[in-house]
Amino acid sequence: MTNIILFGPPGAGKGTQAQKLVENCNLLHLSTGDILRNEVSNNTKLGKKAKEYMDNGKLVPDDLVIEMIKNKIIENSNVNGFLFDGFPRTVEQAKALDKLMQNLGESISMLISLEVDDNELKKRLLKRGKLSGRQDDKDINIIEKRISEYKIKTAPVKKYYKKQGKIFTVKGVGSINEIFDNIKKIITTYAHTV
Ligand code: B4P
Repeated sequence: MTNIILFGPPGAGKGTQAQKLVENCNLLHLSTGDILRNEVSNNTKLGKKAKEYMDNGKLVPDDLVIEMIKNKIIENSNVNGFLFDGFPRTVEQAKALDKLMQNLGESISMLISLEVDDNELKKRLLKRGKLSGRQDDKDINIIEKRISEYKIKTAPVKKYYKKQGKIFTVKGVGSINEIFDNIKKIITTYAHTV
C-alpha cells in the first residue's frame, strides 16, 4: 500500500490537490473535513457534536475523529492505499493512525506538507467563503482561530513524522497545476505506486 498524508494549514490547498491526485492514482481519498461536513448536513449524532467546534474554527475532539477514521479504514482495508487529507491534525491523531496502519500490517509512506503564508491563507478562505457559503470561511476571526489552532495543535504533527524521516515539503503558492506537478514528482520518486 502507498499511504500518503496531505498536510498544511487551513486553505493551503489540501482538498484541491487531493482531488487532482485521486483522478491520477488509485488511492482512496479520506478527507476528515468532508466526512465531518457530511455528518453535519445529515444531522447525525456525530454531526451535531462536531458542528459547534467547526463553526467556531476549533478542532473537533480527537476521540470523535479517530473513531470516525478508524471505521473508514476498516471498511476499506482492501484498497491499494489511502490519501489522508486534513488528518492527522494532532499528535494524538497521528499516533492513533500509526496504530491503525500497524494493525493492517501497513505504515504511512510519506507526509507532503504544503507551505503557504498566513496572508495568502486568509485571502483564499475569505474568497471561498463568499462563493461556497461555508460557515467557517465567512468570518475573519474564525479563520484566524483556525490558523492559530493549526500552529498550536497541528504543526507538531510535522515533527512527529520528521523523526520517522517521512516529511516532504512543497511550496503551496503558485498555479494549482504547477503545485500538483511538484507533488507528483515527489510521489513518483519516493513512493512505490501511483
Ligand atoms: P477541512 O475541510 O480540512 O478544511 P481546510 O483546512 O479549511 O482546508 P481545505 O482542504 O478544505 O481547503 P483547501 O486548502 O483545499 O477542515 C474544516 C474543519 O473541519 C476544521 O476547521 C475542523 O474544525 C474540522 N476538522 C477536519 N479534520 C479534522 C481533524 N482531523 N481533527 C479535528 N477536526 C477536524 O483550499 C482552500 C481554498 O484555496 C479553496 O477555495 C481553493 O480553491 C483555494 N486554492 C487552493 N489552491 C490554490 C492555489 N494554488 N492558488 C490559489 N487558490 C488556491
